[in-house]
Amino acid sequence: MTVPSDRPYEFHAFDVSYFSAKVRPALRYKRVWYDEIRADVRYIKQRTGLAFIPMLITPDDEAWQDSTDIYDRLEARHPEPPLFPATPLQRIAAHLIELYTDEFALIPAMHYRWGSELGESSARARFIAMIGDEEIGTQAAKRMAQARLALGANDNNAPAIEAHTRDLLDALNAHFENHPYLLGERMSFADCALMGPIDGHFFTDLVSRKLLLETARPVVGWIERCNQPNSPEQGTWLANDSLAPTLSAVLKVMGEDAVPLLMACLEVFENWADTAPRDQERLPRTIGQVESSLRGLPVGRFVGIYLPFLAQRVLDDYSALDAEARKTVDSAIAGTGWERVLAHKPRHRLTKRGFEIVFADE
Ligand SMILES: N[C@@H](CCC(=O)N[C@@H](CS)C(=O)NCC(=O)O)C(=O)O
Repeated sequence: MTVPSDRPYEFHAFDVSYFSAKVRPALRYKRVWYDEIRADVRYIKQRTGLAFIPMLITPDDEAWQDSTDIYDRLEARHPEPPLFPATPLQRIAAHLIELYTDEFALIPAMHYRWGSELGESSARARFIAMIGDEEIGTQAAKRMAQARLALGANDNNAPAIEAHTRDLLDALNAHFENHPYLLGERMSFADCALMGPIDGHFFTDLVSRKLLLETARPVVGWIERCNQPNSPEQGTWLANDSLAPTLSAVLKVMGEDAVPLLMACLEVFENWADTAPRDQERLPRTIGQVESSLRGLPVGRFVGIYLPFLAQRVLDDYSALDAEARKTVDSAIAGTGWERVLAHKPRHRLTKRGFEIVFADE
C-alpha cells in the first residue's frame, strides 16, 4: 500500500489515558510521523460514533479507534519493524499479556490513581489543570473515582490489589534485569500493551510513581526504553520461539490472579449471549455483574463485551496453530493459570461492524 507522507498521523490522546499510553509506544517504535493532539471527545464521537480515547487519524483521513485495531492496522501499513511476533508461543504469550493489561490491570491502575486520599487529590488536581475548569475537572474526577468501584477496586480488596502489584513488579524487575523487553531484545505489542497500565497510570500517578521509583528501577528503565525505542538499534526476539523463564514467572503472576475473574466474566457473557436478541443495532456496553475473588478477597465488577471479543482474538490465533505448535504453547503455558483461557470454547462469536462490537452471524 502506498502511504501518503505529506501529512502526519493525528494521535488524539491524553497523557493520563491508559489506552493512549498503550498506543503511543507503538507509534514511536514504528517511527511513523505523527502529531499528538489533545483528545476532544466530541470530535472523536463525530468520527467514530464512540467516545473512546485514543483515536488515530491517518494521513489519508481514515479514523482508527480501539488500541488492538490500531496495532493491526499499523502493522499492515508499516510492517517493519514488526510489532507482532510470527512464532506461535511468543505470539500467544503477547496476546495473553494484552488480555491481562486490557481487562485486569485496570483494577490496580484505578486503585493507585483513585484509591487513596493522596492518589485521589493529586489525580483530581491533574484533571482540573488538564481540563482547565475546576468544576468540570472535579466532575470528571468524581466519575473516574466511581469507575474504580465499577471496575472492581475498593477499600476492602485494596490489600490484595497491592500484593498483586508488588508481585508483578518483582517479577518484571527480575525479567528486565536481564532482558530489555518482554520477548527479548526487541519490543513487541506485548510491551506496548503493558505500557498502558504501567506508563499511563503507575508512572503518571503520584502514589504509584513513588512505588516504581523506590522499588522497581528495572521497570522504570523499561518504560524509558519503550518511550524512546530507537527501533533500528534493537536486537531480536529470543531465538527458537522461546520465553525467558523470568517472563514465564511474569505470566504466572498475571495468570494466577487475573484468570479466575476473567473466566467468571466470560461465563457471564456466554450465558447472557445464549438468549440475547441478535438484531440489536448496538450491544450494550455492560451486560451483567460478576463476583469473583483476588487472593481471597471479593472482587465484584461489571462485565463488558470487550473481554469476549479480545479473548476470541487469542483463541483464533491459538486454534489456527497445528497440533505440534499447540503442544509447544500448552506445555509452556502449563502452570501459569492461562491454560484455562486457552481451553475456553466460546459458544458465541463477536465481530466489528464499523467501530461497534456486534454478534457475528451464527
Ligand atoms: N478498547 C478501547 C478502550 C479505550 C478506552 O476505554 N479508553 C478510555 C480512556 S483511557 C476511555 O475513553 N474511557 C471512556 C469511557 O469509558 O467512557 C481501546 O483499546 O482503545
